[in-house]
Amino acid sequence: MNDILTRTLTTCPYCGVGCGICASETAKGVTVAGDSTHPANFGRLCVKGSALAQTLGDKGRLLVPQLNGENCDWPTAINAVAEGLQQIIAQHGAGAVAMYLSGQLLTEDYYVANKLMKGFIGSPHVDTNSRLCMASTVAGHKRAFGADVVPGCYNDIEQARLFVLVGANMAWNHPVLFGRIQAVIQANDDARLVVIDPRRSASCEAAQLHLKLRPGSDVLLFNGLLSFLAEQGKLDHRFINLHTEGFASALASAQQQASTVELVATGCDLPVEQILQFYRWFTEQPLSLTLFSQGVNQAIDGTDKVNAIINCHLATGRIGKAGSGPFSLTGQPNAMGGREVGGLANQLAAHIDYSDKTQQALVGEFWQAPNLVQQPGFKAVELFDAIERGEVKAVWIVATNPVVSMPQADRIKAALARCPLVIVSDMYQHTDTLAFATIKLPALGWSEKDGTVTNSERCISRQRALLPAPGQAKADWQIICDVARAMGFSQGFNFSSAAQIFAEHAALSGYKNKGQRAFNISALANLSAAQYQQLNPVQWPVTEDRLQGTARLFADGEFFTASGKAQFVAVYQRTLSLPSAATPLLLNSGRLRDQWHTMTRTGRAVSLMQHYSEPFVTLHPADAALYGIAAGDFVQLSNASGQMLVRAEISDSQRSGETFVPMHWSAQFASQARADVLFAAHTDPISGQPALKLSQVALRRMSPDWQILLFTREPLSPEQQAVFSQHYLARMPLANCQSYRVGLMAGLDPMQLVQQLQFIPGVTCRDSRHDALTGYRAAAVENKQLQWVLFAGTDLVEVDPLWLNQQFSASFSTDNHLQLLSGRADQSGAIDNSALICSCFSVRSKAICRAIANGADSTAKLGKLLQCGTNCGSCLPELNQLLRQQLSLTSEGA
Ligand SMILES: Nc1nc2c(c(=O)[nH]1)N[C@H]1C(S)=C(S)[C@@H](COP(=O)(O)OP(=O)(O)OC[C@H]3O[C@@H](n4cnc5c(=O)[nH]c(N)nc54)[C@H](O)[C@@H]3O)O[C@H]1N2
Ligand SMILES: Nc1nc2c(c(=O)[nH]1)N[C@H]1C(S)=C(S)[C@@H](COP(=O)(O)OP(=O)(O)OC[C@H]3O[C@@H](n4cnc5c(=O)[nH]c(N)nc54)[C@H](O)[C@@H]3O)O[C@H]1N2
Ligand code: SF4
Ligand SMILES: [Mo]
Repeated sequence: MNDILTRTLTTCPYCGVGCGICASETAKGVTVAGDSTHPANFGRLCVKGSALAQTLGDKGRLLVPQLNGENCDWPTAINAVAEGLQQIIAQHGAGAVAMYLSGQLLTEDYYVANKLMKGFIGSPHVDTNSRLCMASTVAGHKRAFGADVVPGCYNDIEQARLFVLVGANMAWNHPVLFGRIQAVIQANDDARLVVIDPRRSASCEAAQLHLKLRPGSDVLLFNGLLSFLAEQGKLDHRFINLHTEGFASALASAQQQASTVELVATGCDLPVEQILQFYRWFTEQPLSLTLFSQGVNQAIDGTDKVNAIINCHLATGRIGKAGSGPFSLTGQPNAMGGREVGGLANQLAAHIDYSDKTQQALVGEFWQAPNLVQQPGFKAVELFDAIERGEVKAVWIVATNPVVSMPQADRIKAALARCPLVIVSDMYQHTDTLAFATIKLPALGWSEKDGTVTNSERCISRQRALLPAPGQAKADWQIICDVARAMGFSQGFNFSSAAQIFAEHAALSGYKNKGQRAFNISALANLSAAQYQQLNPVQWPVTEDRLQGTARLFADGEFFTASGKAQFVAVYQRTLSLPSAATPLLLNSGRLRDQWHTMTRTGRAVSLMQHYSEPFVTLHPADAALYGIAAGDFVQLSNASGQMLVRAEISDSQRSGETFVPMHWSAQFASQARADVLFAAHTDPISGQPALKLSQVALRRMSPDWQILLFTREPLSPEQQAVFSQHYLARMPLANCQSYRVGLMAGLDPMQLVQQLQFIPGVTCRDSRHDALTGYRAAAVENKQLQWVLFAGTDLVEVDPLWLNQQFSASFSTDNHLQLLSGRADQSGAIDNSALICSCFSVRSKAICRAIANGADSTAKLGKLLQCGTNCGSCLPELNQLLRQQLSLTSEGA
């Protein structure tokens, strides 16, 4: 055992479950484990949280500020930001500057950014990537409850018996909470899980019913449920009468479109029986939780989808009660904190928006703000449009990567390219967005920064620093306060710790708050530095009279609307457009189990890159047949906004005519795989959230002349990567080297490629058994160190990446070159390059299938034999899927 030097309780920086982590520092480095005392996870972590230690280290970090591509010191950088902003404000007004923030900032970072812009600089243009994520839920909550409040709490999971997942793949994206749901299902015969998703996601493995509905038809499905509840006489009239308004018109609109289950079945493209099953289960089971995420939010009618769901809960009185309620799953670790601070363009601060002048004035008073803004600013899509038009001339982007994650991603590039002042704060040296920065500011990241985050159940937890700042990196709040002071706003920004900022934020939440504002944590306003340091997880509201925090809200049937009553909203299913002849396939997008967003962090963890190593599109077998595509083929997807070049995955998890791409790959990891170039910027008119789940594409099979595997000691430079702009390139970091998979489409052969990459030959070794017609292998060794090795063939050459990775660590003798160019330790040995299913114990699908064939017929037996699934459990749905597939193969064969 390594001696533990320090042990720090902190919070996971990834998803909105907000798991507590116990990080230990030993002489050998940091190890992480779940915090058994944290109420979100009670000690469990998923595969991403478990692999956090692998993402640490200075390699690739932005360590020094940069101005116009040159390193500079902090005073120079801060002055350049302050003067740059001041000049633009002097010439064009405060409205010409903007900030684009992130749900991955800590509450304290968010608070000072919002205060600086909305109170001191006087620009309302502060928006965040939460616009791409939670905006529809925020708008839906405000319509229904009069405030942006998640009513329930995680403990409701253990008390619920029906779980309805709408547009949420919790098995991969909220895995620890999904584990809690699975445990309830296993322990209770009457517990059920229904998944509503056009795709058979990993979450469906645990479901009793999967409604594989037509994309975008959720409003109709829930309107149908409301009609059904009414028809069956299962409404809670007492609750409706006492605590709600607008029921009659909501029911009328539901009945108008969805009067019969048959109509719903046609519209949603589902069998009547399946719909009835869902409706009956919902009708019969009062202990029902409806959990929803991006399949709901990211739609042109995302807000209506949210209200269609909430309507059904209000109609049955299933809200504010143990084990029931509508439950929005937040995405990012602090999406909720950003909403509390008011970091969205249509909010001012602390759950105060622009609808109430008196409340607004309170903020000005509290901040003693010289330039309080008076009206909403640009929402994310509008903001980048304004940058493109030249109306916004300076943008400060903090902790988000819009060149990858915004719709019409190529237009975002063009807009940033013409923006006179682009300031980017990030942890890393190279991201697709940083490439456009005039000023680059090195930020602290998880493990270094200190502050608070709020998870999906309104629980505020501390993220605590455990490592020192790398290089000159600083906390985001610190950088923002430094800029504020350099702009002359020393009054409001003399903070010297995150604790002081938190205290002010807490005080504002309670400032003249007589119960109008749901968000109130005023009881935390007087925490001492030591108390802040030791703050235990606590759910808001936290007021003097409710010091312990209140787990579930609305138990008294009182809401934050003017009348105190919850509002039904009459919603109609929009007409769904059909794909055009030019772009005949629908395109969906989303997340993978082991990657986080644009991969800046998870892409560094070797084990996390093994689950899916390359960008891909999933096609239904019928579509694959129609286009003559086999699994692993290269496929070009295109439409008017852009194009992608990815591998084909073929699976009936898709509906035919529909395709799916992961959102993760950036130019740092692949040549043409940014999914967002294919999404137009259609937004929900109420929330401004873009429809990132539905686009249309044309598809074409691409056949490369050459397939190449390239391993290099150092990552390719941006110039070298540019050589592949018209070809396929995907990068996978290994421990000692980088590995690249390449498809050369036309006009380049491997020898020319080596030339164009300007690889310094050193002592080059060439395998004489291959020539440039059938194959080509080459490597370079310098100072007894392998520099690169390349394997080219007309088909994929089979090599052993792990063995090659080892060759980069040892001193290398050119005598070994023939073996090196064979690409493996032993010609006769089998190589298993199949998908890594269990990342914790490196167990691949081939080994699992072999074990199943040899009689392991349960996840428990597989775990005993191979260890897979016995640590974090994130792969259990896939193990079940393999079991089901392999066992049905054997039974068919029998
Ligand atoms: N592994 C991992 N986990 C993450 C993240 C990550 O990057 N990686 N990101 C975090 C963040 S920020 C977020 S916002 C959450 C998102 O969590 P989720 O919302 O679960 O994530 P997605 O995979 O984007 O989308 C969920 C599902 O919506 C479905 N869908 C598409 N269209 C429709 C539709 O019209 N109706 C319905 N009902 N469903 C539809 C998709 O097929 C997909 O399976 O995940 C968080 N957790
Ligand atoms: N097609 C499609 N597009 C989508 C989605 C989808 O489902 N489909 N989902 C959308 C959603 S829900 C979301 S949330 C977004 C996410 O998209 P982004 O926010 O763009 O993705 P990230 O990779 O999380 O970007 C975070 C950036 O901040 C940096 N960073 C990390 N920690 C810190 C820190 O502490 N300080 C600073 N200054 N920088 C830091 C990281 O290195 C990284 O560059 O993508 C959206 N885009
Ligand atoms: S479920 Fe996984 S990613 Fe989400 S907070 Fe927990 S450990 Fe982190
Ligand atoms: Mo998100």
